[in-house]
Amino acid sequence: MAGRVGPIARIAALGAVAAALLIAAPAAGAATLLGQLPGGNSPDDCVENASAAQSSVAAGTPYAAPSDGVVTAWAHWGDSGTPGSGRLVVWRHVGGTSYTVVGRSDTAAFSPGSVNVFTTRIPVAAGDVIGLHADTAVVSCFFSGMAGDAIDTGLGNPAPGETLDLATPIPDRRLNLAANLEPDADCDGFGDETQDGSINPLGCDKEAPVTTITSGPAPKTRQRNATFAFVSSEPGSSFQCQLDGGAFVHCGSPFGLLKVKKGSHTFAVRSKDLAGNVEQTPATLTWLVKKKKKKKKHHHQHHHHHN
Ligand SMILES: [Ca+2]
Ligand SMILES: [Ca+2]
Ligand SMILES: [Ca+2]
Repeated sequence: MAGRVGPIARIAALGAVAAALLIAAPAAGAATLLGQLPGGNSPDDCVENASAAQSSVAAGTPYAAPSDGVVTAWAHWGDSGTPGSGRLVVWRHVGGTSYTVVGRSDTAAFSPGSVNVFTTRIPVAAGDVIGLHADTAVVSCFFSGMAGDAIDTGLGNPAPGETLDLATPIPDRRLNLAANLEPDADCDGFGDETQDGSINPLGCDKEAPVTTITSGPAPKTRQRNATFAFVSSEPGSSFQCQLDGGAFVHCGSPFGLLKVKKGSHTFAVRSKDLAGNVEQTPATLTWLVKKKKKKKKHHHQHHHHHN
């Protein structure tokens, strides 16, 4: 790995004091750099509890993820005075000035006059954009960019899944923020370069399997025992079976039920693929177990048999 520059080092290289961080550079790969640190620019402060998303950049490295992946590290230039504390927030723009939190880092205290680098693990989708939350009254949030740059800001500290209106725009500025986006070929939420100890060779599977019931009892029957056979659309899937809305239990095909009570019953079966995706709508079969015939009939059959 000699001569290669790791993703954290690449972030640090944007700041003014990169040299010290180069020493601890991990293995490099195809990580994408997001955002930008101010370098020689003097950053402006955010107010306490401000949240901000970079809504556009006129040129240069994007703040929005160009592809799906995992944000594995982030960096912030700590102002020389009181640098404060804050966190990385990854936003998904939902329209207008509304943004939903995809994920966020732990709160971090910034050291003055240096590039502050932190590790994190936030799975993101293409188009998600990095931003900041200022925990304290003084955090050097943004610096002068170019015409066409814009930041959307608001007050609040929303949790993942919550939406905040970042209704106050700040033009011609860039957030004092950079991040590493690593690929996640097996979609397990761990960045493939520095976090994933085992990259699934099957790749990314987000599709749930589909179960088909291939045989079962007749729609109306006097048989109180029932046997079901079923298949999954994906080889290697496991199954769970359910009778009449009870608990799902691990099962296999064929699956037998003994002494089912008379009346209408519903059998349901769902499958789970090797990547852990569970079918949301199970396959079902409804049938009616009719009352047994009287003993008289038995006698008759028995008698008949002997003739
Ligand atoms: Ca992975
Ligand atoms: Ca993996
Ligand atoms: Ca699948």
